[in-house]
Amino acid sequence: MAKNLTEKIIEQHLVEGRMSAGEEIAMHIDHTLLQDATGTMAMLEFEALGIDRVKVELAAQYVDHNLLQTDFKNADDHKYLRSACAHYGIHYSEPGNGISHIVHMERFGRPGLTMLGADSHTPGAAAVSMLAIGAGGMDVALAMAGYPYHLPYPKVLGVKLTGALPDWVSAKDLILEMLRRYDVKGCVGKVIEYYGPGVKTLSATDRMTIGNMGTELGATSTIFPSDELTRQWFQAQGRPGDWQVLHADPGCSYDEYAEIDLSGVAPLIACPTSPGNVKPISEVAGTKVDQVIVGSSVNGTYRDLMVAVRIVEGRHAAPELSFHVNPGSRQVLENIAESGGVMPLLLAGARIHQSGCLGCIGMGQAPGTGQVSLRTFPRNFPGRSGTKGDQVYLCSPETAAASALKGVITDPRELASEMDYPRIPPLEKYIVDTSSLVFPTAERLQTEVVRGPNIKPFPEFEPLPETLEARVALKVEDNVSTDEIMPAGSKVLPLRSNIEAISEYVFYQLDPDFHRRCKQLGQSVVVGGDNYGQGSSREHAALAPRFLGVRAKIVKSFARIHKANLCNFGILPLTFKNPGDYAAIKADDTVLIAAVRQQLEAGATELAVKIGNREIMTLLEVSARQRQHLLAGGTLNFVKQVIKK
Ligand code: MIC
Repeated sequence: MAKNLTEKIIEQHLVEGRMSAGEEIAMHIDHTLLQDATGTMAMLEFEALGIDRVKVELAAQYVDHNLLQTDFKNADDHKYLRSACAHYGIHYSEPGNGISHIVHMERFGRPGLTMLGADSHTPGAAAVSMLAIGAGGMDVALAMAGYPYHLPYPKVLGVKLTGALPDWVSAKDLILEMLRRYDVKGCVGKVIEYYGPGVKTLSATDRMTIGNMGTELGATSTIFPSDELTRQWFQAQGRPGDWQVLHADPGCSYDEYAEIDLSGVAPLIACPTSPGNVKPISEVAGTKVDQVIVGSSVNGTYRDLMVAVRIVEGRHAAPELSFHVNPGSRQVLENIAESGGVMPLLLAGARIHQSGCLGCIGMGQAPGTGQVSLRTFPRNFPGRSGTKGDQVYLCSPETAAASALKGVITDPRELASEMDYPRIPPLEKYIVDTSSLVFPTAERLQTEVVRGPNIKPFPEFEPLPETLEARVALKVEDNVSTDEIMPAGSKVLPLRSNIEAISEYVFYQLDPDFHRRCKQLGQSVVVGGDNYGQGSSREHAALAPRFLGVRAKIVKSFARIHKANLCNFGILPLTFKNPGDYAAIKADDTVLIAAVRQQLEAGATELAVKIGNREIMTLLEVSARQRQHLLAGGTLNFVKQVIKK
């Protein structure tokens, strides 16, 4: 039977389960990706498994998030990661070498492989036709230890592309067009597979932009065929032998279909405070802008920076506007420099930063009070920039550069009267720099692992109690992101390897008292709306609440990665059977789930929850494996029990 590309790759990697939408499958993982903000905890979890070296074809650890060194903590974590990588046989990418997704596509990615990354934007590897999936650190730690990855078998949304993008419109506008159509949860449970004649007009780095931000649609992953343009990418990166052709079988089918005529895509912008709040630029054009940032994982490639270079060349950013450039990798910056791109940026007033995630994760670059920030980033959830009440807009490098010049949100097509559109073809040969990568060797396996004082051991968690009696510690609305559950930013990120300390920031923006109340309550429950836990893969959004005694979350629906993380740390992920019951629960209510342990053991998929003297029904939609983990009080407890046996 003719198969689409997603089916082909999954079939080749299938270890357990049936390829039928929604059923849990287990998939062999070829590459794993860690970044430092999730990677320190994931590495501690890997160490807790007691394995002497990684068991995947290639494991990589990037230091790209926690780059500011305001005290010893981040620098200690970098040292820990460097030494642990050497000790366990993992590739280590030094601070300043670049953002995981971009460096991985430059140096390691290969068509047809699977990758599991402790970062939600891992699907950017669609650029080189990998089936790459974002997950919590615990799942990645298990993959590094050689365990397959479990996930619900996805539906495949086939998006047929025709035509070619017009001048002044680029890949970011295409993914914003997808967000305009599907919003932030329209692709939950799906892999987005692009096909059709328009694909061959999109370069490998364009495909990275589209795959990376497919995450904002809630998608499990994104995939593109591996074709002549992919071959050119591998050739230009000095890795021609790593390329292979890969495509869907002719006549294959998809679970769902969509079609986009690229020639009809216009410049779009995601307005505060959701990547799904997409509007045509005309609706906000003229808004005064205080800060413009070009770069990040989604738009930090050679093409994206170079198009900005050519637009601002010979001019200066508008007075009082703060213009930043965050290169995606050191290699990108070197190639920009080699192409003569650095001087025009400097002369335009750009603040050129080291390559890394930086302001995208609130690690610096926070806008001032009431200021408008225009960024080529993937997300703009409330407060993520580090500034409460922030006004962050997401756009293409073309729109960002045009707006930097004019000082107001500007449709880049307005520049057509002043200049030709600077089309930036991929280079035939990129400068390749591996000097900031540390490759594992047999000798390095002897390296001693160094732990700083802020690196605390993984907390001990109790198994699920016989009966769960708890209080509702907080009730929140729809689309609450992990940025709101467990904020990032320069103050909180250094605490990622110290769960007790980071737990004080859970729901900090919504309710600074949350952690204190949880401690008083002992056991608690959080109630939420639809798409609860959207956004990042950060397992700390489950781990830290669990540390505070949160034992269940009752919501209308969950985002994929967050739900998996809840199971990994023993928090019951319950959904209202009747969404109308959301209105009937209030903060502070007492919640009782009688004989919860027994019910889970018996395989119950519906749990009655008593709220005061009323009863509502909730659904527990988890696999048999997740049920075991929940009973054990978390995945680590369960796996340790199995290893002991
Ligand atoms: C993000 O963009 O939100 C992050 C920071 O990259 C996260 C990971 C994290 O919180 O460390 C992600 O996307 O998974």
